[in-house]
Amino acid sequence: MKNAIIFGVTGQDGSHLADLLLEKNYKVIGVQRRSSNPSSQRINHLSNNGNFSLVEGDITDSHSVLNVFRGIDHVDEIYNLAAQSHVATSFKQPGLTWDITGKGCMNILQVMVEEGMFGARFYQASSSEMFGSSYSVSRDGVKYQDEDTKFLPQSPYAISKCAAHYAVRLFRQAYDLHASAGILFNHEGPRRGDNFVTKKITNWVVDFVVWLRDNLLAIEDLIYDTDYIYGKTLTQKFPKLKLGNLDAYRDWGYAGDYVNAMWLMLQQEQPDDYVICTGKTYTIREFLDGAFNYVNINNWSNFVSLDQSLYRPAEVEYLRGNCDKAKNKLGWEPKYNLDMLISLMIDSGLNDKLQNYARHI
Ligand code: NAP
Ligand code: G4F
Repeated sequence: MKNAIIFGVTGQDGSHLADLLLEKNYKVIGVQRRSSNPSSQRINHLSNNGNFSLVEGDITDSHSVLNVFRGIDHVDEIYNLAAQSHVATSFKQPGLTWDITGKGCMNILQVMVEEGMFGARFYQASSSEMFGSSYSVSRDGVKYQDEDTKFLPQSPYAISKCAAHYAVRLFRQAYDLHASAGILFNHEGPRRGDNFVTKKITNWVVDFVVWLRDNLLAIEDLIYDTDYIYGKTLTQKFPKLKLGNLDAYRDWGYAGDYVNAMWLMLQQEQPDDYVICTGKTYTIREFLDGAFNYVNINNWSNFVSLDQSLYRPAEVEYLRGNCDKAKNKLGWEPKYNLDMLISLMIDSGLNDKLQNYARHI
């Protein structure tokens, strides 16, 4: 039986990766940082699985990383998914973001070397944010990013990810570590954190549909001001969806697909870096079109208000990946397109709400 350690197991990807590895009959040790309240909601379903366990640890503290490794007999695979992963937050907390997202990766690599863990394989969660404002152009004029596109990071988060990415390359060359980096484009799903744009939109749509139903309202009944939507009685009041820049392009895939690519990278004889993406790109406006259309609302303009405080000091305007290398070498392909992703997120949100209703009847 193989052993794997997941740093960042309580996050969106960590929870999907734990599911995948347990299905593959791994023993999985998840590293969870101390918090005053439980952070286990995404992995609660694994609490009775005998092959899954949690240890406390924090990647900003190399002693803590050392303790995690020394507490385990044998490790085959180490996945570093831990990060301060919110780009807007990184402008407000650049030092913390650096310590976790940049230095944290270096801490793990350095402890691996000092402990002589050369038999273990390492995965680093690199990001398409590292490309920032950079892109390549194909012969037919299409802008894209792949493994050869240069990095021009646009946020403290992206700078930290670049540092970690270069650390992986260095440790691979200098110490012959089997260390790979997946340059993953945005990936989403029902387990996505609430303050990322896709989840913020789909959560709002779910809550709005439930509010209409509870108040027996139709779209024709509604009245609008700058911040709120009102029903016929005016006491029925719902806040508009506040968003920032709607014109950025993102290449959005499904997180459940992407963790399989992480695992495939560590099954290769040679470590390497791979772009993982769908190859399609859409603006936030187009995501809004898809999400509102899914619940039969064909114009979202009355429901959304722009909030200047949600614009970032610098933006990544255009992301569209090319994952030919992953397709050819790993045999990996995305299974979800944008429509499937939107329906998955909204249906899951509605199911959760209905189950909550049922519990209270
Ligand atoms: P996420 O949901 O924000 O999860 C981040 C995880 O890191 C959480 O488990 C968090 O723990 C943990 N963590 C934070 N600080 C830590 C520390 N000091 N020590 C130990 N653990 C710590 O992120 P995600 O969407 O799953 O993404 C996984 C990784 O892929 C991240 O590194 C992210 O930057 C990268 N990435 C994500 C995407 C994407 O679109 N999702 C794309 C490219 C790259 P708590 O639960 O306690 O907060
Ligand atoms: O959903 P987002 O916050 O994701 P972002 O910044 O692309 O970062 C995500 O993907 C990266 C991979 O490319 C990961 F490395 C990173 O960890 C994270 O998972 O924002 C997407 C876009 C941005 O252009 C942002 O300006 O949506 C725009 N946006 C507009 N209104 C908003 C909002 N983003 C958020 N979070 N909240 C808004 O209200």
